[in-house]
Amino acid sequence: FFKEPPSVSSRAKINGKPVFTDTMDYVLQKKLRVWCSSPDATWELGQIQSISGDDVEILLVNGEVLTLSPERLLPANPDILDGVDNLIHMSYLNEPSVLYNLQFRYSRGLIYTKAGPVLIAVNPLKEVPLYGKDFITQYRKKLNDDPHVYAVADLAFHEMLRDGINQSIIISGESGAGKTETAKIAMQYLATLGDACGMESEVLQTNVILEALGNAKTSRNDNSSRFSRVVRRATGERSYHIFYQLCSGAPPLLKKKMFLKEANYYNYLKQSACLRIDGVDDAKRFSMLVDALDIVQVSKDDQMKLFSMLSAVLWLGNISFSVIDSENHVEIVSNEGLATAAKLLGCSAPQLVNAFTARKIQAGKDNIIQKLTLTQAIDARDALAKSIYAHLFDWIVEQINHSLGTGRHHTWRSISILDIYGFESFIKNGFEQFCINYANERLQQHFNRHLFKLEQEEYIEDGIEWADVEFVDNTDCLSLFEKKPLGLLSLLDEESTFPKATDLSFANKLKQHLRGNSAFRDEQEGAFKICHYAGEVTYDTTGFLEKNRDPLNSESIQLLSSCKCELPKYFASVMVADSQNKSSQSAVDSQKQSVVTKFKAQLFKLMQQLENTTPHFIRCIQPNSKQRPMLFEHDLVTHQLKCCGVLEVVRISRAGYPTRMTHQQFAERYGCLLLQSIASQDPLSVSVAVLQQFNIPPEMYQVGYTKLFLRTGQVAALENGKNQMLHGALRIQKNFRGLHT
Ligand code: AOV
Ligand code: MG
Repeated sequence: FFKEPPSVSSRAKINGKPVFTDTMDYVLQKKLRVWCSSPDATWELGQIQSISGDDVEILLVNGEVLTLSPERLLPANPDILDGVDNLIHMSYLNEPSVLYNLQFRYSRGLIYTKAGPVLIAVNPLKEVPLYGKDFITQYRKKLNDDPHVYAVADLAFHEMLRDGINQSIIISGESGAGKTETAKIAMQYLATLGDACGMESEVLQTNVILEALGNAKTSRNDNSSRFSRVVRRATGERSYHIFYQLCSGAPPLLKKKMFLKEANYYNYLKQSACLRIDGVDDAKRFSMLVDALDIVQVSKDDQMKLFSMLSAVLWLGNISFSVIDSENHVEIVSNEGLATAAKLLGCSAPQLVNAFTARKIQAGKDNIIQKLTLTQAIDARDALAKSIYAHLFDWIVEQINHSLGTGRHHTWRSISILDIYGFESFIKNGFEQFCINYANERLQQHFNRHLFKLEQEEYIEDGIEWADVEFVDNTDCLSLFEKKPLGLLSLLDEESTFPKATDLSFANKLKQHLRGNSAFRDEQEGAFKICHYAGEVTYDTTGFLEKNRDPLNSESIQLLSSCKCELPKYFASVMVADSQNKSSQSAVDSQKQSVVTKFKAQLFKLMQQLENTTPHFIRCIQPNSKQRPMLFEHDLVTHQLKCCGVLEVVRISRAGYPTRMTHQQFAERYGCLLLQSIASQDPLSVSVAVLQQFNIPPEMYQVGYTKLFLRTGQVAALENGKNQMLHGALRIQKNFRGLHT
């Protein structure tokens, strides 16, 4: 029953009119199960009762009888296929069938399903009994073949050993879909494999530390992987977990040393009117964080440095300014914030005042001191806080890597697990969503390249018969971002360098240059819309220029370098080294890099690293928008499946030949099994003779110019045959020896 019925209906459209093929004739003739589309774009399962003229009478599962025209129907799979663990096994591939299959499994706690080579993970939003030592053992010993993150990690591990190539596990999906949890599950499996070096618990504890510093509550996800939010965020969201953990969990002595107060004492924390997360005990999390730091062997001394910098960031936010003249120039209010921040950084209060109220500007050979306005002063203060936090994050990662000894073994092969912030579309979207969604767009391109483009190009290049499978290409959207000079990033950078520019003038500039671009849409004043692969998002340009400029002035860098404490000094030296590196590259680079330019460079570096690995893809799916377990919202799931092209992936894998070997490789591996010698010994002839000898049916392979392409399962059959023959040969040899000795 895994065979396709006559002519596949896989191209049938869901929202447009279905392409009427003879598959549907077959379904009608046999009065099989069908999906009936209702006016609200949902689907109901029914059984064909009778057909008269153009009307089909269908009995729905709920007992209702409908009369519909065949265009409103799609074939449903026989019930024996309900809940198949790989969508490629479905007889009829269409959206309602895929959705039904995922829901069927999900309602039984089977949250993982394969879509060809891709693992689909539907977020259970509650604990499920699928993890832990017993399960790990089952997958290690290959006793369990249900789709699972463990199986993906196991495959990556074995391919790494077999091919000597670095691997990557690339996890994608919308915000809150379960990427970070999935990444931890994969790490858990790999850490167990690596347990021989006694690193399991250390490696897993790094998650506790990285999440404390890198995750925060958003409206979508209480533990969201974040980008930047130290100084500002939307109402109802929190800053990074670690601030709240520190404020509520630090023991009295530490509190005193770090001059810590309650979280609601700090402007940076209290502004978004959200200090707690339901069901989360920040104080307890703090002690877990300290345990993790201990286990990973971050020294107590370094822990103190970490906490004092965090405290300094919080106190910087309490520094306030008062306007002193009609031009909006300011002076700092001499308060507790100023004094405490200075103490924690190891500098004097006047040094801080200097960095936030004036800047030196070079005019010809002279330096002019320019006073800062209120907005400039606030920006300078916030930029310093953000910069300290960003460098602190890098520093702690360095400490962890140092203590785990990574980097010592350059020649070792690796498995990278990629978990980033997922695609976001809120009611109000700003610079943060702009960067996050751009990164997701790049990742989607990588997914498309590997699963659609490269796959199909290889078939075509090797001259094998292949019907092209179409997929949604996001090249247009990516070029909208990256095009030079008239792309979103370039225009943002250009506008950021004009002193007189405003967020509004930036929005107008976009409209002026990008109108007419297929992925760009005009919006009301100050806003624009991008058609992303995962849906349309409207961005509000408020704050774009300031956030992109990253206005850390040279006074602030000087301030850090003159601090008595070790970390600020170290951060300043990193900043100076960075800018020197750049200036030696080119004159243009030596100008201060904007946030999006840095972001793009990091993204390109990441993609380059990923390109040098064999990818394994996991797609996380958010089952509903309410973060409630067991609730399956059809529209939401369908949308996510469409965005990532799940149907197309299945179509390609079904039509495809996942195993490929050059004729040479194939002949070397299996040529020895030929029972009869053949006239020509060239690799192609040997390969074909082997296939014939093992009775591999012609529809199971294709012979290309340079390679042999085999369908799923064929190599296993050949390997089996090989083992049997070799085993037989070994026995004969043994017997032979036995006779003579
Ligand atoms: P994300 O990484 O995809 O969002 P998370 O991995 O943080 O999403 O998952 C969100 C929440 O879903 C978690 O806090 C868990 O409560 C729950 N969850 C996810 N996967 C599982 C699982 N396998 N078992 C049990 N609960 C799970 V973002 O980082 O916001 O894009 O930026
Ligand atoms: Mg995450």
